[in-house]
Amino acid sequence: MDSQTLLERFTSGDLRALARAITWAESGHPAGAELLRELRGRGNSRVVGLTGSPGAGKSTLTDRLIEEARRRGERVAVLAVDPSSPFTGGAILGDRIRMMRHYHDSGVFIRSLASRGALGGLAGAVVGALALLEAFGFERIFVETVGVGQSEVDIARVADTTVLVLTPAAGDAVQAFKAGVMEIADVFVVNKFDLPGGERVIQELKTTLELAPPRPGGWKPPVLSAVGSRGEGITELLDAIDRHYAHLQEHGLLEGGRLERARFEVESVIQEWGRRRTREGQDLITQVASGELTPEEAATRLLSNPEMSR
Ligand SMILES: Nc1nc2c(ncn2[C@@H]2O[C@H](COP(=O)(O)OP(=O)(O)OP(=O)(O)O)[C@@H](O)[C@H]2O)c(=O)[nH]1
Ligand SMILES: [Mg+2]
Repeated sequence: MDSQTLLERFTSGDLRALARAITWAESGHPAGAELLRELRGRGNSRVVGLTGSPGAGKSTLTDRLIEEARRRGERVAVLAVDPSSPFTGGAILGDRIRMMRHYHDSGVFIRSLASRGALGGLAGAVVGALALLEAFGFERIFVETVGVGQSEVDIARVADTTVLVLTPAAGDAVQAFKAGVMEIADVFVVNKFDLPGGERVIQELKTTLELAPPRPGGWKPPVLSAVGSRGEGITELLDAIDRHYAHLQEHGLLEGGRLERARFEVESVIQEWGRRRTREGQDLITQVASGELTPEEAATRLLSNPEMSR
């Protein structure tokens, strides 16, 4: 299929065309880039990032949030991002099964991304897919990503609202401080509240947040509880997410967020070019190792060599 045909099917609302478009964008297919050029900037979705340690319950909560958002009449897309594996790994398979019950609902689109093949790496693939989902007309997009250390996909930079999913497990809140996710989350939710210790984690979080520097527009991140497996706390969670979005609107902060996403996208492309060229420039790397060249000299040569692929 050529990109013109795909564009026509895409704009007529064909879900298979959307799936194909994301695959093209993900793999760095030239037609994908063409399509993105055409479609970027269309639509207007509320992008919600869910992050948290492995097994915290992100997929379970997302599944319930889909249900709630559908009840509110929104069309919903989900991107499950797996930075830990270059292949479609076990975790994503689990997500698929967890959210399977929505597959027959044409108002729900679920997609996993794990490819590193795209021009901007995985991060670039995510932002590209977001642009396509927005242009397709979804009112709500959930992006699930494991928050392990310095995640390749910096979810807070692409989402309007970032939700940090924690559990009552000892040390979970402490881990969050260390990883620096405390500062970037707009909404906190302690999932698995059926397990002991939840109340203590909530208190810890609240105390720490009181000492944190003020947020743009004076936003006070709420700390909620949920039992994802039973669907408890979901209405409150989606309400809190929407309150944050309303806050962004009221304080004129949405525009800045979109600029940040674009900046992140450009940075991702530059990083990916850097990675590729570094792999191709083995001679120069060897010279850096032996002290013949400084890293700056090698980098300058790598970046200015027109022979290399982008
Ligand atoms: N007790 C309890 N278990 C839960 C709750 N929510 C989810 N779980 C369970 O926790 C496990 C992990 O849930 P997931 O939703 O897959 O967690 P995740 O954060 O998406 O995991 P990864 O994507 O692998 O990082 C599953 O076995 C869920 O059934 C909860 O509220 N209480
Ligand atoms: Mg998951």
